[in-house]
Amino acid sequence: MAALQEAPGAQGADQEGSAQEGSQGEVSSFDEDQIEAARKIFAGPIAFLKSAPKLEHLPNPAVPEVAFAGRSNVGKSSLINGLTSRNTLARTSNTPGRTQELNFFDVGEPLKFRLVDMPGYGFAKAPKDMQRQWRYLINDYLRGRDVLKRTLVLIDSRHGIKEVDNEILDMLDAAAVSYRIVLTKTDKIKATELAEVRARTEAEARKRPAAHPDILATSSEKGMGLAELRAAVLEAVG
Ligand SMILES: Nc1nc2c(ncn2[C@@H]2O[C@H](COP(=O)(O)OP(=O)(O)O)[C@@H](O)[C@H]2O)c(=O)[nH]1
Ligand SMILES: [Mg+2]
Repeated sequence: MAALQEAPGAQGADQEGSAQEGSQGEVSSFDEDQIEAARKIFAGPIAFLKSAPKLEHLPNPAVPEVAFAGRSNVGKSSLINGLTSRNTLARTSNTPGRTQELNFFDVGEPLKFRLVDMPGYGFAKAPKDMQRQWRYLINDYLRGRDVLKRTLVLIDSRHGIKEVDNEILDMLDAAAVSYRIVLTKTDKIKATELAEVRARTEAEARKRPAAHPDILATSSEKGMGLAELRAAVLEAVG
């Protein structure tokens, strides 16, 4: 745990984000105390723990975990960086399919919970046997991890839920793994489009047995929805 530090630059990134956060007029399902408690934890010590390319490399299941799943390029790594106000904690990339491992991040000192950056699915250009390998890794982890408290399934707000997303949602429903849908990159669409995709996605979530009935809309770029998502993570591990 000596490796845990407050990331340099956390302060600056926080200031950037704070102008947007909470200024979107969104109805929050969390009260001020929950938002503040979550803000504090995410502003504190967070450190990369390890990458697990295979299940046998998973860290000891010591604390609760929250996983970030979604298509390649949907914004998983950016969202982890946004939540933690650290620009370079999780590696982001313009090259989809780069992240092939489960990446674990320790939150809190003493350790409180872990964030897990999952390999992206639906990267059509990846070789077939590699795709199959990722699928096994993702499925086995999501279905078999006792300390996994919630999976956040990220959906690009420009596209909504696609066939390839339905596959993982079906799997989570079948295995009764608790998950919540999070729209990403909302800065890229108009407010009217967001309202439309939000309603459509929420209707879909309410039909799905293992899904949280409410969805969250976020932009890592603008900071929208991040305060809420921090509270949702804390609620899941609490
Ligand atoms: N405009 C915008 N771009 C984003 C946002 N989140 C991620 N991106 C971009 O989308 C690309 C993929 O992001 P990344 O976090 O690496 O996706 P991952 O493959 O799911 O981990 C990168 O070029 C990011 O800069 C966002 O909220 N807004
Ligand atoms: Mg990534």
